[in-house]
Amino acid sequence: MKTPSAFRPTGGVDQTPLLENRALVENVNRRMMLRGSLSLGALSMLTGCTVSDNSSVQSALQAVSGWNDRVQAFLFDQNRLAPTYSVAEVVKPPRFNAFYGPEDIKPVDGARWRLELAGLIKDRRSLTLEDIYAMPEEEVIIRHICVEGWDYIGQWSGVPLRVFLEKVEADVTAKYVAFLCADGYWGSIDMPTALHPQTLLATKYAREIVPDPFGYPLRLRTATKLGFKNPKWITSIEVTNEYRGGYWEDKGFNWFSGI
Ligand SMILES: Nc1nc2c(c(=O)[nH]1)N[C@H]1C(S)=C(S)[C@@H](COP(=O)(O)O)O[C@H]1N2
Ligand SMILES: [Mo]
Repeated sequence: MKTPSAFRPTGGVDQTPLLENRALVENVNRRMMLRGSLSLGALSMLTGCTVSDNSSVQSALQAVSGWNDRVQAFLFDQNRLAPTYSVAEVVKPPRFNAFYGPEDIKPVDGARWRLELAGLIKDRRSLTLEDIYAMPEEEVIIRHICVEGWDYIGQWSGVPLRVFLEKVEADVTAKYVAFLCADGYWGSIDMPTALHPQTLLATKYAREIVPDPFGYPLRLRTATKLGFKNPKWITSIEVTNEYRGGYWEDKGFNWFSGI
């Protein structure tokens, strides 16, 4: 019998506890439209707990069954840092994913690229790549977890989103930061996550300019959210109190999807 992808081991982590809780996993997948793709990494990310053994899997799955975005946002701790890793653990190149295959990537021309700003931002002049490169840069080495059941450790640098929002005089008391992308993808995050110290507008991977497949020239990297909450090839940033959802969120994936 073919093993469904949800129950195949990933990232060297023993996924047996998920196998032993197949019915609960299927219930959560149904509720969250994860379509048979819940990994232990994603489950840990979705609950904010380290989920590894049988009993922690059970309590995490039960918690997931009864939550909502508002409660999760309330529980979010802006000062809690996600785990970081060493340079030696960084995977090169990173692992590609998008709602289409790598053959359909349409590279963005950095010279002609502009970042448009919208909504509750005082200085809404569009920005060039030079403007972005002139901003202060930080680096994080963090784990990227995709709901499909794979993960990798990546080294990202760029301007912290908090620093960026302060520079353009955004209203940081607004509810959401929303993103549009060159490939038609879109997404949005809650303001506390936007202001989290490990949330970057990344321009580099492993100290080199981010290659085309991974979002050149600008992509979001949040340490506290699942992979799909990290838009690549960003062309517009909006600060708003209106719920904007996202490409996967509008198909039923949980909007918060983080810790
Ligand atoms: N613009 C855009 N951003 C995107 C996506 C996409 O299809 N288009 N896919 C998301 C998903 S599901 C994942 S897992 C990550 C993959 O990022 P990576 O290719 O750097 O690993 O990008 C996210 N951001
Ligand atoms: Mo993903």
